[in-house]
Amino acid sequence: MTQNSQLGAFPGDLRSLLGSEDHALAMARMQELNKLMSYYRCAMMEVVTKFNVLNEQFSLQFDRNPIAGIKSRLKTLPSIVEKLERRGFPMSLSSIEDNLNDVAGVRVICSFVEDVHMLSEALMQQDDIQLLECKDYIRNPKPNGYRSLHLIVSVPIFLAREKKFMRVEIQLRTLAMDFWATLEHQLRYKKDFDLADSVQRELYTCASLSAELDGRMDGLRQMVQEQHRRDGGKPSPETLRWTDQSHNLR
Ligand code: 0O2
Repeated sequence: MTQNSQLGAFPGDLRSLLGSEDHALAMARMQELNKLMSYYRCAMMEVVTKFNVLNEQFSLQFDRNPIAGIKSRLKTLPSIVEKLERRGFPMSLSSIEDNLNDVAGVRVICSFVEDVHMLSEALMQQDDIQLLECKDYIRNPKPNGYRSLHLIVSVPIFLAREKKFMRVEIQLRTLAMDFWATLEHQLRYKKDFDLADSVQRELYTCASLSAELDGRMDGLRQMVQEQHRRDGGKPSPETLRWTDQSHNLR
């Protein structure tokens, strides 16, 4: 087998990205691609750790967890190539870094709407992280009803000999927003037809109901907080139990 014909072993997506008929060059670019994806993975881990630390701190302060769950994902190669093509960007590794903001994605599912804002503010106060873009689909929902707070940030990763800044897309949303978005995505995903108007209207109604639910749950949170303050703000037995345990460890 000639070296050039070995390139045929790469899937089409990869070949268009590696962009060379020369085997050695393509292999070198392949290594660069692996390196780039591992940098994105590291940046994603940095962001996840930052949120875990905030969750830990806020759970001590407020006696409850503001974060219900964290998901992270790296964009797949076919979807990177598809996006570069669709947006008319050059098909190269540098183009990925220059033009795509969502290769590394972190989704933070919060308990209450207030937690979304509290966590995003706390994150942005950290001095090693830079906000590049903010789309607030909670204050301004998409026409279909989609709500979430999207942040594009640049975060440093510390390598053996250098510090490198990588972009990460962060989506913060409540459990109710996530419930709607997940089911809407399932209904819409890979359908090669537009959803009927009646379906879209019903989805929008469901989004409004989920927004109302968030508002009412936030009201309940405030009422409970108020009651807690009136009772003198004593920590729950759960908190005391944990404090005792950590004391025993010393
Ligand atoms: P996946 O598989 O989740 O990654 P850009 O991010 O620059 O390409 P856009 O569309 O301006 O372009 O970004 P935006 O509005 O910030 O949305 C990007 C991501 O938000 C989407 O990623 C979805 O994850 C989520 N999202 C946005 N709108 C909707 C919506 O109407 N319904 C649902 N369920 N999710 C939405 P991807 O790349 O589409 O998919």
